[in-house]
Amino acid sequence: MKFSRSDFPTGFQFAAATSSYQIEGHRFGGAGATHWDSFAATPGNVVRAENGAVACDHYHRWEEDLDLMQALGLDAYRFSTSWARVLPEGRGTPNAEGLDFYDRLVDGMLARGLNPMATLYHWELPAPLADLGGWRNPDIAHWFADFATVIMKRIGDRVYSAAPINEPWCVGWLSHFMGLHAPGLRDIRATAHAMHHVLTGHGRAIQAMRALGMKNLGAVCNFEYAHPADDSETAVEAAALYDGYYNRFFVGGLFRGAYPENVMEGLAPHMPKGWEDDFPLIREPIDWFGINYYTCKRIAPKDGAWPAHEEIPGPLPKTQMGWEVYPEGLYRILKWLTEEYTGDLPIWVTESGMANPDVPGTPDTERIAYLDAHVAAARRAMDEGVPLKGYTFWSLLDNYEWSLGYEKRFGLVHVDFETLVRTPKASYDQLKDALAR
Ligand code: IFM
Repeated sequence: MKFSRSDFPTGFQFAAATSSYQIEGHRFGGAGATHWDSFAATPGNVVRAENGAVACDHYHRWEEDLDLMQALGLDAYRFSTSWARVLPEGRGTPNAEGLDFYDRLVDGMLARGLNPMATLYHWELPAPLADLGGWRNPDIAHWFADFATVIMKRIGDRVYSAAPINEPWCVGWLSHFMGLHAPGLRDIRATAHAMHHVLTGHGRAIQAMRALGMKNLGAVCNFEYAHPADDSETAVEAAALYDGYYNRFFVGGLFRGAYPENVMEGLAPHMPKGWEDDFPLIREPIDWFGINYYTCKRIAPKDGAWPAHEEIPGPLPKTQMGWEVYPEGLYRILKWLTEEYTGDLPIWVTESGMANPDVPGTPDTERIAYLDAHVAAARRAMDEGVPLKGYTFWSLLDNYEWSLGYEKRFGLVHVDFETLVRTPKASYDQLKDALAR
């Protein structure tokens, strides 16, 4: 790697991220069924119908995984708590084994000098709540706040930071409009409701955690830099709409108490009753904001129903996901976000990384270059005043990449999904050197 820890101010933190369903092994430890289990079991939804039943078996191998992060020289670990592991029915009686697991995990991080950064929800909704409409049901904000209380009563005294929901766009749009994630809906009314309730859920969970006396509470959204496919007015409008529902919708709610006009042209008729009254809840103050960034998109107009546009392939080198490598986009989003929305609020890069068809024994030079270029883009934004406090790599381990199954490898550490043996990649070794410099 070209960068060194010494390029960053004292106190700047480097972290790795994972999520519960993607690594834990959901069949272990008394966890309840989730909508990802049923989505994956439905033909055509997930490559080879793979699911998170075993994943990386982090449930049993968590000490080895924490050791890997300690040896790497990280300062923090961003993990998520599985709602269905803690509350198998989504509500009601907690699963003692689940609570014990997160208790041990947090203590294990502290023992290794890793700051625990908790995300309450990274997508595996308990199936009984999905049966009740999941994120379409306005009551979910209360169910979610109750879950926040149960889990944080157990670990909230020791976590360094907490955020309610990972990537609201994925919970709302990707899962209810595009149908690519559980629950696999393609319905504009479901989308409008889910996009809004994910934010009311955020607000109620923040209130619940504050009521427990917790500090350092934030939010984490994902962003993609939206390029118009060409200079035409229609392409510029199409990219602005993509930018609206992907990048501006959630920060609009969180920081301005309003949704972008171009997005509401499509969603307004489908919004839940009384949505305009929820902004005081959605704007519940937070202490930091997290950005997940991977790529840019090229957007072209297309005949058809709203939003009447499509993604077209771009010219830049691509990752195993087919995503263009565009570090400039991270710089631009950091600058834009702080200038227009977050001001002096501490910012974290809470995810960035790439999938690569890694083979053990062959250096993952593409990932090394990707991480270097994106860290440099973040550093440049800091030089220009962005109050960035930490940088998180996605991901520690190769893991379950949702509807793409196990073949997209994002890890700094290779996982053999037959034997579950972990093998650090060249990117891990180089990052370790960079963090020690
Ligand atoms: O694996 C996902 C993660 O769950 C959320 N952010 C993006 C990653 C890569 O697609």
